[in-house]
Amino acid sequence: MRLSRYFLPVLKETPSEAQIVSHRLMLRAGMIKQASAGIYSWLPLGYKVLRNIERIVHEEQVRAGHIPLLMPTLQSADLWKESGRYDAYGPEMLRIRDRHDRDMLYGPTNEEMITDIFRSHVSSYKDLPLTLYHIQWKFRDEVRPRFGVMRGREFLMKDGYTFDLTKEDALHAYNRHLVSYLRTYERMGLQAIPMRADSGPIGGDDTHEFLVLAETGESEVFYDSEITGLKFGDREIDYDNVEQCRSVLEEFTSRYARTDETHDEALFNEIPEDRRRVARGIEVGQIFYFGTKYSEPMGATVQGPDGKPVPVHMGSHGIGVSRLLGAIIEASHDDRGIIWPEGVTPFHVGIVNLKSGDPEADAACAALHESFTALGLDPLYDDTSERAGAKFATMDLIGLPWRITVGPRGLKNGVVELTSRRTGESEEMPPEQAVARIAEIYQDV
Ligand code: 5CA
Repeated sequence: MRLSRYFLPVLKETPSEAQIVSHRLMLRAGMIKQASAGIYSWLPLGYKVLRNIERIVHEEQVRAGHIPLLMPTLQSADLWKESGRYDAYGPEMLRIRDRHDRDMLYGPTNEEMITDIFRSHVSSYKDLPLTLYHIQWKFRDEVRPRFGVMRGREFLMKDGYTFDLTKEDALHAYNRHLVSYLRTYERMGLQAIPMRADSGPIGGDDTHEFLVLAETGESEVFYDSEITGLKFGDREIDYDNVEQCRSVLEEFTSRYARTDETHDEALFNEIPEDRRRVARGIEVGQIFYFGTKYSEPMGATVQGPDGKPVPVHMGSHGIGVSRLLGAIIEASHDDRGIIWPEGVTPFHVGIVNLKSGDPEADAACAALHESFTALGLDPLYDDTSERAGAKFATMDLIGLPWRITVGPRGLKNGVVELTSRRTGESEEMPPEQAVARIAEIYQDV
């Protein structure tokens, strides 16, 4: 992509309505535009990152054996009356009436609808276990939408639903989700810590939230500092292996880590004092096991091995896809702008032409652009006539992890400059070598 042909409406001024750094940077980098309170348009740069995050979520879900589908955003109130949540959900639910006077709602979550799909099509225990998920927009009429995409009213969520014959099987599904989430967040360059939490309107007793530590986080958290040393890394995992999944869950949840809703001061004080941490975190996901809370009232039963109908054991598992953009920026930025982890960056590399209009510089940049494209990589080439300082400032603001700077002086010596956004370190090398280096970096991402 050439910047001269792209749509990147960066802001020079710091928007006054944004209170936290991720919101400020998303507005300044031209990633989002507020449409109304808590509702955003995703401008091209923001949309690219959102799609990258979605792709990682999809890949890790499918790797864990989960099956994607897509349910609508608008739902009939009837299903929610069956589960009893239509009245219980309160003013957070956006209620709509259609032209035939039917009560509808913009889905805040999909337990009811998926249970209806399940009961319509599955009748035997032989079809279990089953995990269906989708990535779809949700609406929650939050009292205080704030911090940009962090607490929106309309937001993108991955929500997955598990159906199992027994509690034991359902807990394996829970553990499997925990493992797949650890992988998912690490691929985005995040450490998200599973913490014991409260289940709220979803229900059930078993639930963990995944929290990214950040001063601007909305949740107060209490944990044993040893937990921040844990990393899932690139270990092999067999998602069908019950023991393996359980042992990962134990490894990641045996130390004290809780949100304020479930915090237990006495238990916390049992940790050696120098390891006790009180901090803030951003909730980027939550997993729930709630047994037969929906299957029982909604009649989602299967015929068990003995021929008798049994309500299925269910869980639901969510990832805050749009919130993750904010969380990643909170965790990875400096005073010049965003620093995207390679896994989610909107463009793999920026190319800065120091002297647009100079035939040699133009040709070298065009050749670099072509080489990257041929390798399946996505470069952003600043071919505008802005001065060098402004071009660097834009690249730093939008946070591409790698930049190649091309100028007539370097080209005379056969070199361009490769710069890391994270460390600021630069190295001169021939253009082909810079291409090879970038290709290598992205090989395993
Ligand atoms: N049905 C369950 C799991 S599928 C569910 O709705 N869980 S949830 O309420 O915990 O939401 C899942 C994730 O969506 C949260 O962990 C959070 O990361 C994200 N989320 C929730 N509310 C908002 C919001 N207002 N704005 C942005 N993201 C949100």
